[in-house]
Amino acid sequence: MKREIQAFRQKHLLREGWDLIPDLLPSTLISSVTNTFEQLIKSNRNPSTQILFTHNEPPEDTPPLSSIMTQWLNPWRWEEFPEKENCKILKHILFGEESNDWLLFQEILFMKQPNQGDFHWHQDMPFFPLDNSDGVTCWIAFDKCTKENGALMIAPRSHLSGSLVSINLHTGKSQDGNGFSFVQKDFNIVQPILNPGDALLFHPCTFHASAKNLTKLPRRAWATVWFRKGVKFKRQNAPNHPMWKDVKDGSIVQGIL
Ligand SMILES: O=C(O)CCC(=O)C(=O)O
Repeated sequence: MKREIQAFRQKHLLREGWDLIPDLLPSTLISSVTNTFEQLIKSNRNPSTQILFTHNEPPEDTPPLSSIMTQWLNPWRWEEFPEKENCKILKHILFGEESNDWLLFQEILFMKQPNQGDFHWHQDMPFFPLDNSDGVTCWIAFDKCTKENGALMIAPRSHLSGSLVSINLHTGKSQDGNGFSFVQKDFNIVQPILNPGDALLFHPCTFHASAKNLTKLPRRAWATVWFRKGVKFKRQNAPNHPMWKDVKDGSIVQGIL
Protein backbone atom coordinates (compact mmCIF):
# COMPACT_ATOMS: atom_id res chain seq x y z
CA MET A 1 0.00 0.00 0.00
CA LYS A 2 1.19 3.49 -0.87
CA ARG A 3 1.19 4.73 2.73
CA GLU A 4 3.47 1.93 3.89
CA ILE A 5 6.13 3.08 1.47
CA GLN A 6 8.67 5.45 2.96
CA ALA A 7 7.66 8.96 1.90
CA PHE A 8 10.91 10.74 2.74
CA ARG A 9 13.27 10.97 -0.25
CA GLN A 10 16.44 12.18 1.39
CA LYS A 11 18.60 12.38 -1.75
CA HIS A 12 16.00 14.57 -3.41
CA LEU A 13 15.72 16.77 -0.32
CA LEU A 14 19.48 17.23 -0.11
CA ARG A 15 19.62 18.29 -3.77
CA GLU A 16 16.52 20.53 -4.00
CA GLY A 17 15.90 21.53 -0.37
CA TRP A 18 12.24 20.64 -0.57
CA ASP A 19 9.73 18.04 -1.74
CA LEU A 20 5.97 17.79 -2.22
CA ILE A 21 4.06 14.67 -1.21
CA PRO A 22 0.41 14.87 -2.20
CA ASP A 23 -2.10 13.01 -0.05
CA LEU A 24 0.41 11.99 2.63
CA LEU A 25 -2.05 11.58 5.49
CA PRO A 26 -4.75 8.93 5.80
CA SER A 27 -8.19 10.39 6.53
CA THR A 28 -8.12 9.04 10.11
CA LEU A 29 -5.03 11.10 10.89
CA ILE A 30 -6.51 14.19 9.19
CA SER A 31 -9.61 13.84 11.41
CA SER A 32 -7.60 13.34 14.59
CA VAL A 33 -5.33 16.38 14.11
CA THR A 34 -8.29 18.48 12.93
CA ASN A 35 -9.98 17.54 16.18
CA THR A 36 -6.90 18.65 18.14
CA PHE A 37 -7.08 22.05 16.40
CA GLU A 38 -10.76 22.38 17.29
CA GLN A 39 -10.25 21.34 20.91
CA LEU A 40 -7.24 23.63 21.31
CA ILE A 41 -9.22 26.63 20.17
CA LYS A 42 -11.89 25.86 22.78
CA SER A 43 -9.42 24.96 25.55
CA ASN A 44 -7.41 27.09 27.94
CA ARG A 45 -4.12 26.00 26.32
CA ASN A 46 -2.84 29.36 25.19
CA PRO A 47 -1.00 29.78 21.91
CA SER A 48 2.70 30.69 22.06
CA THR A 49 3.20 34.38 22.82
CA GLN A 50 6.44 35.26 21.03
CA ILE A 51 8.93 33.85 18.51
CA LEU A 52 12.29 32.82 19.82
CA PHE A 53 14.91 35.56 19.86
CA THR A 54 17.86 33.19 19.84
CA HIS A 55 20.59 35.36 21.41
CA ASN A 56 18.93 38.53 22.71
CA GLU A 57 15.73 39.82 24.24
CA PRO A 58 13.06 40.88 21.70
CA PRO A 59 13.49 44.56 20.69
CA GLU A 60 11.22 46.74 22.85
CA ASP A 61 8.64 47.55 20.20
CA THR A 62 8.17 43.90 19.13
CA PRO A 63 4.47 43.01 18.84
CA PRO A 64 3.15 39.69 20.15
CA LEU A 65 3.37 36.57 17.99
CA SER A 66 -0.42 36.73 17.52
CA SER A 67 0.13 39.69 15.17
CA ILE A 68 1.65 37.30 12.60
CA MET A 69 0.53 33.78 13.59
CA THR A 70 -1.51 31.74 16.05
CA GLN A 71 0.61 28.71 16.93
CA TRP A 72 0.86 26.03 19.60
CA LEU A 73 4.33 24.64 20.26
CA ASN A 74 4.56 20.96 21.18
CA PRO A 75 0.92 20.12 21.82
CA TRP A 76 2.11 16.49 22.29
CA ARG A 77 2.90 17.63 25.91
CA TRP A 78 -0.79 17.92 26.77
CA GLU A 79 -2.30 14.57 27.51
CA GLU A 80 -5.85 15.56 26.60
CA PHE A 81 -4.80 15.55 22.93
CA PRO A 82 -3.65 12.42 21.06
CA GLU A 83 -0.73 14.25 19.48
CA LYS A 84 1.99 11.86 20.66
CA GLU A 85 0.18 8.98 18.99
CA ASN A 86 -0.45 11.09 15.88
CA CYS A 87 3.26 11.93 15.64
CA LYS A 88 4.14 8.23 15.99
CA ILE A 89 1.85 7.31 13.11
CA LEU A 90 3.30 10.14 11.01
CA LYS A 91 6.84 8.99 11.80
CA HIS A 92 6.09 5.60 10.33
CA ILE A 93 4.44 7.09 7.24
CA LEU A 94 7.42 9.37 6.67
CA PHE A 95 10.37 7.12 7.42
CA GLY A 96 8.97 3.58 7.12
CA GLU A 97 11.66 1.00 7.86
CA GLU A 98 14.11 3.77 8.77
CA SER A 99 11.86 5.10 11.55
CA ASN A 100 14.31 4.02 14.25
CA ASP A 101 16.98 6.31 12.78
CA TRP A 102 14.92 9.48 13.31
CA LEU A 103 13.73 11.53 16.27
CA LEU A 104 11.02 14.14 16.62
CA PHE A 105 12.52 17.47 17.72
CA GLN A 106 9.36 19.58 17.83
CA GLU A 107 5.76 19.81 16.75
CA ILE A 108 3.83 23.02 15.95
CA LEU A 109 0.20 23.57 15.03
CA PHE A 110 -0.08 26.74 12.93
CA MET A 111 -3.22 28.76 12.33
CA LYS A 112 -2.77 31.74 10.05
CA GLN A 113 -5.77 33.94 10.66
CA PRO A 114 -7.22 36.63 8.41
CA ASN A 115 -5.37 39.94 8.89
CA GLN A 116 -2.29 38.52 10.58
CA GLY A 117 0.87 39.98 9.05
CA ASP A 118 3.53 38.39 6.83
CA PHE A 119 5.56 35.53 8.30
CA HIS A 120 8.88 36.58 6.84
CA TRP A 121 11.51 34.56 4.98
CA HIS A 122 13.65 32.49 7.33
CA GLN A 123 15.50 29.23 7.84
CA ASP A 124 14.50 27.06 10.82
CA MET A 125 18.01 25.81 11.62
CA PRO A 126 19.31 29.04 13.26
CA PHE A 127 16.48 28.70 15.82
CA PHE A 128 17.66 25.26 16.91
CA PRO A 129 20.43 24.69 19.51
CA LEU A 130 21.76 21.69 17.54
CA ASP A 131 25.14 20.75 16.10
CA ASN A 132 24.10 19.64 12.62
CA SER A 133 21.30 20.08 10.10
CA ASP A 134 20.64 16.47 9.13
CA GLY A 135 16.90 16.88 9.48
CA VAL A 136 13.64 17.66 7.78
CA THR A 137 10.47 19.62 8.47
CA CYS A 138 7.19 18.04 7.42
CA TRP A 139 4.56 20.77 6.94
CA ILE A 140 1.09 19.37 6.29
CA ALA A 141 -1.86 21.42 5.07
CA PHE A 142 -5.14 21.15 7.01
CA ASP A 143 -7.05 23.53 4.73
CA LYS A 144 -6.74 24.08 1.03
CA CYS A 145 -3.72 26.39 0.67
CA THR A 146 -3.64 28.99 -2.07
CA LYS A 147 -1.92 32.30 -2.72
CA GLU A 148 -4.99 34.07 -1.28
CA ASN A 149 -4.83 32.43 2.15
CA GLY A 150 -1.04 32.61 2.50
CA ALA A 151 0.16 29.22 1.26
CA LEU A 152 3.72 28.44 2.25
CA MET A 153 6.39 29.73 -0.16
CA ILE A 154 9.71 27.93 -0.53
CA ALA A 155 13.04 28.97 -2.03
CA PRO A 156 14.39 25.84 -3.76
CA ARG A 157 18.09 25.12 -3.17
CA SER A 158 18.40 27.98 -0.66
CA HIS A 159 19.55 25.35 1.88
CA LEU A 160 22.85 25.12 0.00
CA SER A 161 24.04 28.25 1.84
CA GLY A 162 23.99 26.31 5.13
CA SER A 163 22.60 27.78 8.34
CA LEU A 164 22.93 31.59 8.23
CA VAL A 165 21.16 33.82 10.80
CA SER A 166 18.02 33.74 12.92
CA ILE A 167 15.48 36.14 11.47
CA ASN A 168 13.09 38.40 13.33
CA LEU A 169 9.91 36.96 11.81
CA HIS A 170 8.04 40.24 12.41
CA THR A 171 10.43 42.25 10.22
CA GLY A 172 12.38 39.81 8.02
CA LYS A 173 15.66 41.32 9.28
CA SER A 174 18.41 39.36 10.97
CA GLN A 175 18.05 39.24 14.76
CA ASP A 176 21.71 40.11 15.30
CA GLY A 177 21.35 43.30 13.23
CA ASN A 178 24.15 42.29 10.83
CA GLY A 179 22.19 43.60 7.82
CA PHE A 180 21.29 40.24 6.30
CA SER A 181 17.94 39.93 4.60
CA PHE A 182 16.72 37.29 2.20
CA VAL A 183 16.66 38.23 -1.52
CA GLN A 184 13.66 36.56 -3.18
CA LYS A 185 14.71 37.25 -6.74
CA ASP A 186 17.82 35.07 -6.33
CA PHE A 187 15.56 31.99 -6.29
CA ASN A 188 12.77 30.43 -8.34
CA ILE A 189 10.24 30.66 -5.51
CA VAL A 190 7.53 28.00 -5.44
CA GLN A 191 4.12 28.22 -3.76
CA PRO A 192 2.34 24.91 -4.32
CA ILE A 193 -1.44 24.77 -4.03
CA LEU A 194 -2.16 22.13 -1.39
CA ASN A 195 -5.17 20.14 -0.27
CA PRO A 196 -5.68 18.95 3.30
CA GLY A 197 -3.32 16.04 3.93
CA ASP A 198 -0.73 17.14 1.32
CA ALA A 199 2.77 17.62 2.72
CA LEU A 200 5.70 19.89 1.99
CA LEU A 201 9.02 18.56 3.23
CA PHE A 202 11.92 20.96 3.55
CA HIS A 203 15.49 21.00 4.78
CA PRO A 204 16.21 22.90 8.06
CA CYS A 205 18.29 25.42 6.06
CA THR A 206 15.68 26.03 3.33
CA PHE A 207 14.25 29.56 3.35
CA HIS A 208 10.45 29.67 3.53
CA ALA A 209 7.75 32.26 4.32
CA SER A 210 4.04 32.96 4.12
CA ALA A 211 2.23 36.17 3.22
CA LYS A 212 -1.03 37.49 4.69
CA ASN A 213 -4.18 35.41 4.65
CA LEU A 214 -6.55 37.55 2.57
CA THR A 215 -9.56 35.28 2.99
CA LYS A 216 -12.09 35.19 5.83
CA LEU A 217 -11.11 31.74 7.11
CA PRO A 218 -8.04 30.49 9.00
CA ARG A 219 -5.39 28.45 7.17
CA ARG A 220 -4.16 25.60 9.37
CA ALA A 221 -1.03 23.43 9.15
CA TRP A 222 0.70 20.74 11.21
CA ALA A 223 4.51 21.02 11.21
CA THR A 224 6.83 18.42 12.71
CA VAL A 225 10.63 18.73 12.75
CA TRP A 226 12.69 15.55 12.58
CA PHE A 227 16.43 14.98 12.98
CA ARG A 228 18.57 11.92 12.38
CA LYS A 229 19.54 10.27 15.66
CA GLY A 230 22.99 11.26 16.88
CA VAL A 231 22.43 15.02 16.62
CA LYS A 232 23.78 16.83 19.70
CA PHE A 233 22.82 19.96 21.63
CA LYS A 234 24.99 22.98 20.81
CA ARG A 235 24.10 25.83 23.11
CA GLN A 236 25.89 28.64 21.30
CA ASN A 237 23.62 28.24 18.24
CA ALA A 238 20.48 29.30 20.16
CA PRO A 239 21.31 30.00 23.81
CA ASN A 240 17.81 31.36 24.57
CA HIS A 241 16.12 28.13 23.50
CA PRO A 242 13.74 26.96 26.28
CA MET A 243 15.20 23.43 26.27
CA TRP A 244 18.25 24.63 28.22
CA LYS A 245 16.44 24.05 31.48
CA ASP A 246 16.56 20.29 30.89
CA VAL A 247 19.62 19.46 28.78
CA LYS A 248 23.43 19.60 28.82
CA ASP A 249 25.56 21.16 26.10
CA GLY A 250 27.06 18.43 23.87
CA SER A 251 24.58 15.78 24.98
CA ILE A 252 22.80 13.60 22.45
CA VAL A 253 19.26 14.76 21.66
CA GLN A 254 16.76 12.16 22.84
CA GLY A 255 13.75 13.51 20.93
CA ILE A 256 10.11 13.27 21.79
CA LEU A 257 9.00 9.81 20.65
O1 LIG B 1 2.75 28.08 8.39
C1 LIG B 1 3.43 29.08 8.10
O2 LIG B 1 2.97 30.01 7.46
C2 LIG B 1 4.87 29.17 8.53
C3 LIG B 1 5.47 27.86 8.85
C4 LIG B 1 6.92 27.89 9.18
O3 LIG B 1 7.57 28.89 9.09
C5 LIG B 1 7.58 26.67 9.63
O4 LIG B 1 6.96 25.58 9.62
O5 LIG B 1 8.77 26.76 10.00
